[in-house]
Amino acid sequence: MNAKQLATLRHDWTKEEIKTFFEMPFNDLMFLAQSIHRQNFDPNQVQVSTLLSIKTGACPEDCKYCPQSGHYNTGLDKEKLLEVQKVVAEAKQAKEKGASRFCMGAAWRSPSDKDMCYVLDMIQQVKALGLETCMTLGMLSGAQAQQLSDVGLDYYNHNLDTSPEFYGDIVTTRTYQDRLDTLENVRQAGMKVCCGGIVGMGEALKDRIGLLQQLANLEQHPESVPINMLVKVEGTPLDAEEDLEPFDFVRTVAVARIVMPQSHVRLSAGREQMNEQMQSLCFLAGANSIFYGEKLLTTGNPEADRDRMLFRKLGINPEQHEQSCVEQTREADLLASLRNSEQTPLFYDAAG
Ligand code: SAM
Ligand code: DTB
Ligand code: SF4
Repeated sequence: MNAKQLATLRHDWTKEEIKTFFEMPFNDLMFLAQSIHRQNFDPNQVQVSTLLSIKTGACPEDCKYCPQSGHYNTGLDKEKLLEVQKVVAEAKQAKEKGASRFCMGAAWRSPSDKDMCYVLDMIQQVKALGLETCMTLGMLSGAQAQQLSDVGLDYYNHNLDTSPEFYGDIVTTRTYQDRLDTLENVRQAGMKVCCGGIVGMGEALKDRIGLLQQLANLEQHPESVPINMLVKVEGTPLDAEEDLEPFDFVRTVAVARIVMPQSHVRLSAGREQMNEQMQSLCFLAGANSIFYGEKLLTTGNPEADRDRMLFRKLGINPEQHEQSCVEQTREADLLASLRNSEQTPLFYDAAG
């Protein structure tokens, strides 16, 4: 198949078709992915998000890759919920440094009612800064998704992580169907979906194929597809996992670009372990989004200065967040109402 034939969005990919892409000669795959990328995006623009952990560690889930799971001893300092004011200050800084989206993550199975009050307030204040907002808070009911959407949350991140077949080897405390249900609730509520997975967890090629098939065959492709390279953290069950062949990572990015041609594909966790050449191969393969800032949630990310230098060397520009008139008016209204409101408590010190 050539790039022209692949121009239309499809939601009926077979495993065999996806396997064919993975097995193409590397140069052919890169050429195809880059051609499709150019049909849909400015090839020299990369979307930039900053990530902040608003509640760290002691998570009841047992995701084997995760340093924040309470099931493993990773020596992580647990943190209570951050004060809203502190989060807003971090968001301001992120905007000043050039991020267009601010992503907030909490180590919860799902948010409680009390948690919801706190995050709803936070979303409104971060949005008022003119940033796009994203949250990842675990599983959501339909009603919770609607509440988040109603206050203007732009994106919700919830990953499928791997194929349905391999999933049980990685997580036992929530099912694949639970994840699909949350994604459906997010869509129904009208938010944009950020959904991807992790490679390098000891999965086989068929699992990477299975993950991409699940993502690409969702009724609507996720607007944002994070491809994470496993960050091996001591104390997690996957800490001694063998390194993934780097070209297999690049191929995964390229195939994600081909099967979800209009989605932003994010070169997500694991960039600190990649050299500049590896990252630039990922951009060539169609990655057009990154996390920017020294920290992901609990692990390291390249220094912002290094990323700025890399962008300069490659002639890449950070994508600007274009606000519609409706959004601009909404932002002005939000700012005014925040100023006028009898200051809702900015502090929330409940331990998550
Ligand atoms: N607790 C929420 C949840 O799981 O939905 C949100 C936070 S969780 C840390 C978000 C995602 O980060 C996970 O779904 C996983 O894909 C990714 N992640 C976590 N630990 C990782 C690691 N060590 N390496 C790569 N990706 C990781
Ligand atoms: C995603 O897919 N990757 C980000 C974000 N969504 C929330 C998280 C990566 C976490 C890496 C491990 C850590 O820093 O704790
Ligand atoms: Fe908890 Fe999310 Fe980590 Fe799983 S990935 S242990 S749900 S923080």
